[in-house]
Amino acid sequence: MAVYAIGDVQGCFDELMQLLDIIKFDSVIDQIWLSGDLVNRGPKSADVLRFAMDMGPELVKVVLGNHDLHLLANATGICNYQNRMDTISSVLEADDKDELIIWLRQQHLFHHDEKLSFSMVHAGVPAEWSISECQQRAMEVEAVLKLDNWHEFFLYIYGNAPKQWSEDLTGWNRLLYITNCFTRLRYCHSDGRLELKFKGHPKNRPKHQHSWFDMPNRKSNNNNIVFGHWSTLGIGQYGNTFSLDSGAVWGGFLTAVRIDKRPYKWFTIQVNSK
Ligand SMILES: [Mn+2]
Repeated sequence: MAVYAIGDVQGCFDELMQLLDIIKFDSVIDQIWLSGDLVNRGPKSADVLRFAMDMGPELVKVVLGNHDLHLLANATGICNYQNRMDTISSVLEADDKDELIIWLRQQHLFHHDEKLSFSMVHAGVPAEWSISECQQRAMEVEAVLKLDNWHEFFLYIYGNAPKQWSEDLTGWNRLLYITNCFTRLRYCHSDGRLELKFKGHPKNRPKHQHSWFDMPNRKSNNNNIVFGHWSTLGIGQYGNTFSLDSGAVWGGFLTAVRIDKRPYKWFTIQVNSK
């Protein structure tokens, strides 16, 4: 059995299939982890969702990214802002839209495999949370996405504040902080406040800001974590964290890393940039 973590697919279904060919993915015994942003920008978002849904939760582990939440927001009908580069209509206009959206709402924001000793998140985790705290915080948001009135979530979870974690945060503010960490985070200030604006490479980072994985005293520092979301960082291992977003939709690459066996082996495939 092999376990592969794959970076942001963003609707690049054909390349995902080619990558599975390259790694000789065996759908009987292997497992793949998709680090979020399964949809948008690329041409075949609906096919990516159908693939993950049809494979089932034992074979494909998924965490939600900001683009996946953007799709859910648009599916509610109460949020109707689409960027001109959005390609989520392939899902919104699909005959099986309802099925795909219901499936997407059941997915996690954080995944942890105790036996492998690996976790997965789309963006990042704040320094204050241990792995088990990440799991608990993620479940708070996951529970709301499963409610009958799940659409309400999308009325409240936009904005860059609160920036600082406190166990006293409650209500939508608490869910917004958690969602921002797991789906948008790249940098934190030295004092732990989230910085959600700068998206560039760490070598150009503003003073007193750190990559989330470089935060001093990060409680999850000794744990293996794979993440996506950060195409300007590029792929690579940083301490015990593994960056997987190689900018598939920007004419870059789609990347997989095998995480069940050392040395960790990386696989990339060039994406057809049209
Ligand atoms: Mn993202």
